[in-house]
Amino acid sequence: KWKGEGTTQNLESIVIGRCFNYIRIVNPAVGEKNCSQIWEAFKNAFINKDPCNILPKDYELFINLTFHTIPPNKSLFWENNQLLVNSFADRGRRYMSLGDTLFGFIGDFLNWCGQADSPGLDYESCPTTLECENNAVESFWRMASITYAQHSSGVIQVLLNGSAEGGAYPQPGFFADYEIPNLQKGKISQIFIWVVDDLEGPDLDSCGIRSVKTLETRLKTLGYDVTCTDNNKSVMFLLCLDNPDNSKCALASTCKFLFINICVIL
Ligand code: ENP
Repeated sequence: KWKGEGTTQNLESIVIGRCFNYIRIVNPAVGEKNCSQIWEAFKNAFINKDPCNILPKDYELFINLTFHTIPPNKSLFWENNQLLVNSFADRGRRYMSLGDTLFGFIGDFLNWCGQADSPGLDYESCPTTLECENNAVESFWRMASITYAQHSSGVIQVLLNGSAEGGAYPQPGFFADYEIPNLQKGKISQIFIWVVDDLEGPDLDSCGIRSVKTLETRLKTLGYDVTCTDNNKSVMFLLCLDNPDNSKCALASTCKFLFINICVIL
């Protein structure tokens, strides 16, 4: 009856399994957590309720049970480049995006919703945000985003996609609406914005223009020390791993053999 995909099969096993995987293997530094209690809190946020009337605060207990600190200088906010962020963050080893925290890790790539008149999960379909914004998944990410932003500190990274059609800094968007307003000014020393274009994609947005300019102005007005860089080199290396022959992937060092317009690659 809804337009969105139904609940991911085996949701309970995935949530409990992800929880143990995270606390035992991915990031044991978070310490002991009660994974079955975490599943109960997750489920009770939306089960047996109108799937269009789930609020971020319904996940309060889930967040309390999964919460752990976010290491300073490791927060990585993003829009429209989830797979790139996943590889770049390297499950918290390089950066800790929301999907690398226990609370984000549990929900990543999953779908879920309940039904008002039944204790079961709806495996057939779930409401999309266009159908109703107070759905189980949207409210989960709102609560997770708010928590993540409130506990981010030190140097903050923001990785945006300069080829995104709706702009590198989409409004509305989680970063614009739930993360920026919840950053704690006193705990943040600097914000780096990285705008990276898809290797094959158009260059629609860059530092100092269009939506990125809007973002830079907003953050500066809020009093942050902001530095924006186009096509950050480390991120480019990662993109180039899969497309080494792309013209954007010629290593700069090979250009010391540059004569007028010819770059000799040895
Ligand atoms: P999209 O639309 O590119 O990607 C959504 C996918 O990323 C879904 O598979 C979703 O899991 C997963 N995901 C991981 N973290 C988030 C998240 N944090 N979030 C919504 N989905 C997330 O992402 P968005 O909508 O632009 O969100 C990006 C935001 O995440 C940025 O603000 C970034 O700073 C933040 P699922 O369960 O929906 O399948 C917040 C909202 O971390």
